[in-house]
Amino acid sequence: MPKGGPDGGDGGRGGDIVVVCDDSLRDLESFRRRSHFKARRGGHGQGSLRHGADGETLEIAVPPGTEVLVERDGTRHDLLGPGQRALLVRGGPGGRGNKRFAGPTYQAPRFAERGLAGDATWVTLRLKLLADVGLVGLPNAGKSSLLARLTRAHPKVADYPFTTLQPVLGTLELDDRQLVIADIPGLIEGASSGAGLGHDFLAHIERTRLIVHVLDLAPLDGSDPVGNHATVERELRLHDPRLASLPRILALSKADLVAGDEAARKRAEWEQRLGGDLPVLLTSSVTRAGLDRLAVEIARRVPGGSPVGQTADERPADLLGLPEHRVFRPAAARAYRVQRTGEHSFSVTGEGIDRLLARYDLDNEDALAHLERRLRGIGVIRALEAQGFVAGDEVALGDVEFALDPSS
Ligand SMILES: Nc1nc2c(ncn2[C@@H]2O[C@H](COP(=O)(O)OP(=O)(O)OP(=O)(O)O)[C@@H](O)[C@H]2O)c(=O)[nH]1
Ligand SMILES: [Mg+2]
Repeated sequence: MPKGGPDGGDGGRGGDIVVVCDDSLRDLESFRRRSHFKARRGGHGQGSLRHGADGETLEIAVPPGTEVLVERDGTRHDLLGPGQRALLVRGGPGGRGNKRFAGPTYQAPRFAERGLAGDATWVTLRLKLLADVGLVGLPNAGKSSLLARLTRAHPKVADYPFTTLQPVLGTLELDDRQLVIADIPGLIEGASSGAGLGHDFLAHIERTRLIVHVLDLAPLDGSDPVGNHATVERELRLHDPRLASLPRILALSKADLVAGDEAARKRAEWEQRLGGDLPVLLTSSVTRAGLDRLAVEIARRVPGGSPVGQTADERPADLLGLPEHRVFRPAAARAYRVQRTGEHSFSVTGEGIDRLLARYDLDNEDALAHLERRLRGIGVIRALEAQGFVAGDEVALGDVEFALDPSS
């Protein structure tokens, strides 16, 4: 300001980017649609010492169980509990206004700092998923068909038992949250003591909070649904008493194969048999009948929160080993490196130097003088002299040639 002295305010910081653990999410699908994120820049400083506003922090939501690898600095974060956050990159610092450079010897600085670009990095997200809901039933009951209808998963479906050999997970999309449904191989009598395939996979439903028992109303082998139901329930109980106490839904599957009034009558029978407070639904993966109801009942019966976000002893072993939100940070790279490049020439390189150069307008005399003082301050001149630098030698800072005078 004429006669008033320097009055330029500082620029604001650019926004940081963080990942935040969000309990309503269960998959990383949203990153298929969008995988490039940029935080907002900080506001410009203005006259009358007005500072620019800081850029807002950009939050990226990820589901519980997400492992975050930050390429830039090699850090790893495990986001397990809702609300947990990890910083990916910082916004660039704002430049300081000219007021900051005024001092007794230097009363009217005619330059200001530039703000710096923020950090950029690639991030790898890896999800260790746990199921909220388990589908259980005899082989061929129609479990995989249900999973394929309720979610976007594509499990193999076929008209013979033991089609499913490995558990398959799918995500049920609800209005306000996502839930993971696990389809496991069919259970048979003796599964709890190792018969068939199901036993190996019962562990996958130990952590679920709801079991959907899928029961074929008219099995092709002519077996009795009442006996089939009892077989599966017994195996669950024998495997782990906790499974027996989990809330349940009974899905009477393949309802399209049974005449309407007969199906309704069977449903009423099952409701009565099971005591009334357990929901019994007729479902068909062919006509989609009853599937919306099933989704609603699932949503109603799975409490909020996530399977991983519970108390420590409810977390699965492979996640328990990981301390919450641990950060691995390799040693910071040295700020700069001085090298002799010829008899009378030297180079100074490094991230620290690049950042310093980016700050100033090198055509501005005042800014240049200030930069030289900064270089002296961080020991660059001393390091040059240690390598034999004398007045008149050339120095390349980053890509810029300088004539530095060590004596001044
Ligand atoms: N008509 C009719 N057929 C169905 C329905 N659901 C499944 N099926 C058929 O029943 C057979 C078994 O279905 P899956 O979904 O593979 O059964 P599963 O319980 O996953 O069987 P495993 O993986 O072997 O335990 C397939 O031939 C399906 O096409 C249904 O709602 N209606
Ligand atoms: Mg199957």
